[in-house]
Amino acid sequence: MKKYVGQRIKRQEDPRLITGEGRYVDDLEFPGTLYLAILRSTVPHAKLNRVDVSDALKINGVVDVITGLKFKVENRPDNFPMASTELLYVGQPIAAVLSTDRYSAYDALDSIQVDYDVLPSVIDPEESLKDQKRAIEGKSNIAYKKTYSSGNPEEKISSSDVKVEEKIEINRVYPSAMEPRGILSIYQPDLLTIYASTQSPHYMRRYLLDVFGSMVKDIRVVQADVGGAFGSKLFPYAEDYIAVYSSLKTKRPVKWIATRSEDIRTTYHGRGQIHKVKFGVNKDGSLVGINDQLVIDLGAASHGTYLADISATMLPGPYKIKDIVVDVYGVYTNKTPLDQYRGAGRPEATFVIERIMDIAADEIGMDPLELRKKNIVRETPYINPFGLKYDNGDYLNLFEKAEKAFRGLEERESVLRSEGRRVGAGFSFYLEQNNFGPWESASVRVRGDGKVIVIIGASPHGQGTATGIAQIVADELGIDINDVEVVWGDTSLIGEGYGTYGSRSLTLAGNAALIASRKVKDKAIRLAAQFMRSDVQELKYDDGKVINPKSGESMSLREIAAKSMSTLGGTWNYKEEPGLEGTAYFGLDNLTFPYGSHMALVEVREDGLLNVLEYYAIDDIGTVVNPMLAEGQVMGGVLQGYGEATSEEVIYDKEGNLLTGSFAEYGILTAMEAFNIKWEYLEKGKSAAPLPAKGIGEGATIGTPPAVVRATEKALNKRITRLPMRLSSVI
Ligand code: MCN
Repeated sequence: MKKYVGQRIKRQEDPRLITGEGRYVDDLEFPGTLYLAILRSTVPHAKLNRVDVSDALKINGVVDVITGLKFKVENRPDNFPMASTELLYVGQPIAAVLSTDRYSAYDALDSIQVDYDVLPSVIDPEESLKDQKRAIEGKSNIAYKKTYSSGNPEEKISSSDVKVEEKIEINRVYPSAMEPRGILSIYQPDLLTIYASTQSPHYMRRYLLDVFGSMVKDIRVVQADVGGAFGSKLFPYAEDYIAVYSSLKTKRPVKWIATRSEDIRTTYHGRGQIHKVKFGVNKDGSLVGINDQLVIDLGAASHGTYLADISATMLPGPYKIKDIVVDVYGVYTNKTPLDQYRGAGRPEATFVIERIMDIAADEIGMDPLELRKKNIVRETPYINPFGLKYDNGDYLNLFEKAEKAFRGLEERESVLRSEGRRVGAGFSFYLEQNNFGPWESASVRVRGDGKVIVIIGASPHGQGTATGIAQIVADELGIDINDVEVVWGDTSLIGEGYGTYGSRSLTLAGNAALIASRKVKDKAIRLAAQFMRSDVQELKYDDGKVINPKSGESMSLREIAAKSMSTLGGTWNYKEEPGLEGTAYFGLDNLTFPYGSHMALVEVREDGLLNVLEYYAIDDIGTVVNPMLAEGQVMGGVLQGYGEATSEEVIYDKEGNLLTGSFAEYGILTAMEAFNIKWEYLEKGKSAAPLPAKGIGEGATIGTPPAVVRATEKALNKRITRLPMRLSSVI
């Protein structure tokens, strides 16, 4: 009997957090801790000649100053984690001070002398592409070029009725977690214990052991409470390596906590793409070919091509486009390196394809929803031109439901416009890709008192996933949800796991927990057979009990647990081992593809700011385990997407100075700009998992920007192809 799945159950995580019992890294204190402060480059590009730390070492409290630290780390630049001969961006670590208190550590930074010769810097990614001035000495600016091609777009475009060319720009943004990054590394001989603000303790352990495996036997990583991450805390950063090295070197606990301005400078930025698109559309609305030249502003390091891969292969979105080419150039610039940020490649692809849909409709004078409908994929599974297999989904069904709501917004739009107000209604349809693998683990253990512990390899950090998984386990075992505790985030407790990213945790860890619960039920039947002197075949598990339908006899899970794990002593006389435990690993052989639609009714005020009059989103993610948690994800994601569309941008001047180095300049939204969001969901697009869910953690950051931009564009009657929309383009 399903009691919990599908219900708006309150988060089990919250009572601790809202009563101040949360423990973030900076709340943890260990005697003898040294505080780490990092001297950073203040220039975007320079030859580093000499770093003199002698004065800093004289400061009271300073124990050590580290310079020139260098390790080989997969996918990180040569000069990682500290600059030794060349400075590549503002914020890059140069030296690290270890001191007995935080204040003297920061004071000592001022006493370090750095001798450098400024080099020309490369800031504009399109300039970088020309490869005239070098962002990194001795290296081509083009870190990689990749072409993703299908069919013959050139021919299709040239024979189409209308050809369009546009440049679509997507801002660099800072993943603004409320809690900046931080780490505490505690030294003991043979074991380092690390408390970190991370999305994946297991990744952190693996990466750190790769580098420090010869200096310490083992590293245990414990995920402290995390105040948001949004993709940016997935892999260890330079400062994590520096902190761990420092604690191994000094044999003391070492703590590093980023200040906000350090965090803005050095937490890897997201997005940062320029698309030059050409496309062809016929008068009947069919979109016949796309040619996209994509420049990704990598900053001063390349972290691989996965952002290029996702952005390019997801570009066709939910539409039947067969002829398409995407040429991607990943270029170096003297800026903070780029990495994944909520949506990682899908928001960029969706913004481009949804802009193309609206612009194509405007060009041929067709209703943009009609044009989308004309091109939408109508049957799944569907193989897209780049070989992605879109799993089960009824896009048209959701589309038509969304369309009804949108026509309502349009009616209100025309009433308000007739009153002379600058109002527009915008629509987007998005297809997303999630559940990046390969698997996630879960162990379900019943204690002797019948209470259940679920240990998961995912490491939620604000999503509420533990509550969702408790719902699944409580239903499967037929027990009270208050008897289920979900734990996570400690590498010494959990053999292997991956973590929380790519909207994977509920589907992968949740299904692992479901399968593990089934193993527990099987075991409960075997134990009950022994206690009830029945054959296993005669018994079945139903609603928290093992029953013998013939005799009417039954034993609850709690009774079986108590009997098999009695603490009263005695000798071993079990035929079946006493424990009630199950472990499962779950993965999918194909990614999952949730989809949805976002709609905004926006008014442009006299002063150029926007008022969102109505906002409506509808998603299909298969089975929704907890609509309240999923809705929370949508609300946060809509506001994040709205910030990206309207105000957030990491801005460097022409010389490479960071102009948005604090929240005074960086346009993070506040509660003042928030608006009401209506959300609905469908459950037709089930995934192939036993509990057929898909993820919801990123969908709204993907669907929002194109809807808000379209609404604003209509309010102003002016084409907008740049994120964020600038005041100059809206006024
Ligand atoms: N859920 C559900 N039914 C489903 C799918 C999910 O009820 N079919 C619920 C889950 O129980 C969970 C939430 O929705 O509470 C999100 O689950 P899921 O989609 O599996 O996503 P993850 O737990 O893997 O979270 C990752 C995702 C990502 S990739 C980013 S980035 C992001 C996001 O979550 N970062 C966040 N949301 C965030 N929310 C907070 N508070 N902080 C972040 O850093």
